[in-house]
Amino acid sequence: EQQTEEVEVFSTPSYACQRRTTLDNHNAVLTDALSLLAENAELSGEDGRGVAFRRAAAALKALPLPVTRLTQLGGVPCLGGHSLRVIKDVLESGASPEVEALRRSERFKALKVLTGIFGVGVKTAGRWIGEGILTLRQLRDSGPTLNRAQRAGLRHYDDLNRPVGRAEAAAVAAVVEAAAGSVLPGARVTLIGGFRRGKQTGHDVDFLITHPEEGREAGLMPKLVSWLDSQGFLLYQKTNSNSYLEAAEGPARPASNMDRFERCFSVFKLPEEAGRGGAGAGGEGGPRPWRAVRVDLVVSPVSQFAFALLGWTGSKLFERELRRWAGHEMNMCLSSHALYDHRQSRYLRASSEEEIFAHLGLEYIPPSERNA
Ligand code: DGT
Ligand code: MG
Repeated sequence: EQQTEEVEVFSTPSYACQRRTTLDNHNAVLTDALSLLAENAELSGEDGRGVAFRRAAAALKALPLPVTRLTQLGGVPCLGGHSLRVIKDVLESGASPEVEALRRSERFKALKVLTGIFGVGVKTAGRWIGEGILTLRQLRDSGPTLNRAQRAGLRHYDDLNRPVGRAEAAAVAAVVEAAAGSVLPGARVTLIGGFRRGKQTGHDVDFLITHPEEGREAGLMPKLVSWLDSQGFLLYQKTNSNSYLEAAEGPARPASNMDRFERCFSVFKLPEEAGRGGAGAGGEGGPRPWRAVRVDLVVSPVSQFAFALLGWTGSKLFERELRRWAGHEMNMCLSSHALYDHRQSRYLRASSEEEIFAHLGLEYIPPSERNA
């Protein structure tokens, strides 16, 4: 009888966009370990390895129960030798020596601290570490030249590394709606990113803005930004203009997934209302009347809205997998602007996310189940 003890063997489809991944993760210990390895690979410029660990973690996030034995993983895709070794260690002894060593590693800690500065990427952080700069104090003291984003990032480091809560996201939304309504009546503001997927906290707040009449959204971003600035809501902003042209772009050089909308990376000065501040609000100087919050704004023409909405809701891995599915399984090219069908040599239109999933031959997955 001991031998016939039931142990469920899991199986799940191989692309994250074929799976329903809610926020309720039954294998957080395992996925945290794999995510840390992914993060380390990304911070070391090894993106391929990073994706492999992200895929492995995502496959486990989709399982309906905690894994207790390696033998349950027979039908789970994306688990390479390295990931399996880590899973085995965690299942057998509660932790992976490799992951624990990484957590303690000075280089990893330094990479995290330095890339935790808004405006500092992997390359800059790596260069600084090479110069012996491992902490914020050393950075402030040794004073390499910082650009405008990095100066803002360093100045607001604590705030920007404190998770943004839903109430704060709602407060930012109210400001963005007021701004949009004032500079372009009828503009529609949609909360995207992690908050649209139901997350309780985020590292920033992301918004997609459009207008139901095609073309009316043109030139909106500069107006929006100057309204926000004039009202004292901006600590920092950098705006990129729209560079996407379907005809010029063409399928031969498909729009890289993102970045071609009018887009604004900003740091908001968000007034703190009593009772809204999260843990740590106020800091050393006692309660402060405001906190800094990272806010991303994207403007899309209504004709591309569904693609933008799908492309900016995330998770990042879910997006990556959607594009991989489109390319490898459908001979299509998906971006945040459009879907091109190479077999029919034409763009496929869509005015809702549901239509895009249908074009892709995928079952519709709502935002709350895209937490791969
Ligand atoms: P968070 O903010 O850490 O709680 O999590 P998310 O899922 O909101 O991630 P975030 O804010 O980095 O990005 C929101 C989504 O937007 C993300 O799932 C992928 C998508 N996205 C669109 N364009 C870009 C881009 O240019 N860069 C990045 N990193 N993501 C983009
Ligand atoms: Mg976000």
